[in-house]
Amino acid sequence: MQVHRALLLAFFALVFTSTVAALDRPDVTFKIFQFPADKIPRIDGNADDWAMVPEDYVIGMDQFVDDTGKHPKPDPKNLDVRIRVGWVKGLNRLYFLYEAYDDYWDFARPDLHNDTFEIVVDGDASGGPLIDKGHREFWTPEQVGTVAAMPDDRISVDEAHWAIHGVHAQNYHIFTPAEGKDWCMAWTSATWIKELPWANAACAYNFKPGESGKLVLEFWITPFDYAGPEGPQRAVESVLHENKILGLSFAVIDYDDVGKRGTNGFWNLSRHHTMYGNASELCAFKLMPIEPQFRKPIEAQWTWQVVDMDRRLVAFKDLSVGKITSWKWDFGDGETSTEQNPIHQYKQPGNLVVVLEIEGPDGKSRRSKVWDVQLK
Ligand SMILES: [Ca+2]
Ligand SMILES: [Ca+2]
Ligand SMILES: [Ca+2]
Repeated sequence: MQVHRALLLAFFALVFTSTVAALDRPDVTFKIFQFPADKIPRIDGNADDWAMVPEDYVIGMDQFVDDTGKHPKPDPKNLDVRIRVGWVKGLNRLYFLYEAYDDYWDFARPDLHNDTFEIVVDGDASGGPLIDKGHREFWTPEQVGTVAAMPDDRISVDEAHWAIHGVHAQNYHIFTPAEGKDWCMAWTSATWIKELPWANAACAYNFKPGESGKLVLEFWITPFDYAGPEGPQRAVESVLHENKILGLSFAVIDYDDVGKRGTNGFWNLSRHHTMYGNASELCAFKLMPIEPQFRKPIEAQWTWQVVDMDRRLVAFKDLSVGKITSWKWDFGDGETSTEQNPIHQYKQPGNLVVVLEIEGPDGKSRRSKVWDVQLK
């Protein structure tokens, strides 16, 4: 009996592990740079505010494959891109800097035929299909099997569109550049996600359709765990926090002739062309902590939660950074503690000034909060 149970557990562990290891390129985790809160990029098409991002955050052409097979190797004379991704702790936004050289910028038409930077983001790495139909007519049965949103024929493409298209992971076709059109096609039933306060973009370039040149695109988006067609009132933003892994991938859709049918290349970070419709084929991106050169060596920070208001019981949590050897809490009622994460019971109601002082080899730091802790 015991043996059976152990085998069963091992079996489920195996199944579970293979199910959650859902992202593409398991050997690579790309990094998302954390901007300090006083250095948030300004969306103006000027890349100066990205100069602080270290070079090992840059994603270049060497990371892409042309999954249409037209270009076996990247050729910087045809297309050359550099991408940086950033975030700011406390904001559920992903910032992007896209710098690209193209030998033929194709952007005269008002439709989808436009040089495009396509991104797909899955803020909670839930994986799975995110588009309503698998363009089944173009696909092999194998691809349909992995990506089709509704293998069940009882659910129509129309129903699937309103229920799932872009709802739990989002696809943006960003026009590079967008002239006389919106900055992107948000390929979702929730098209409102491309507007402020959920997204913003700016582009700088100095070429005409058909010319070569360099383009700078700066933008941010808000990833959603749920973004429905009914509008933002029922939407759930993906909460971004340090060390979280997101599903994210890019593709560069390179058109090189306004009159030509089809593309000159489809450069993809994922090894799966169909990543545009399947969040399980995205790559892993990690929301990095702030780089040491941009933070103070020691800084006190904390939060608290009322565990039980009737007993005026409060749990304090240390969020300080740096090497810390001692903590001193002043609860504002004459009581103190040297624990890192104390729980304190207050005897009286009141609005309190609570102070945490920390010390370590690199110095000391204090953080008080005036009248945040309120008890009745
Ligand atoms: Ca800028
Ligand atoms: Ca998701
Ligand atoms: Ca082009």
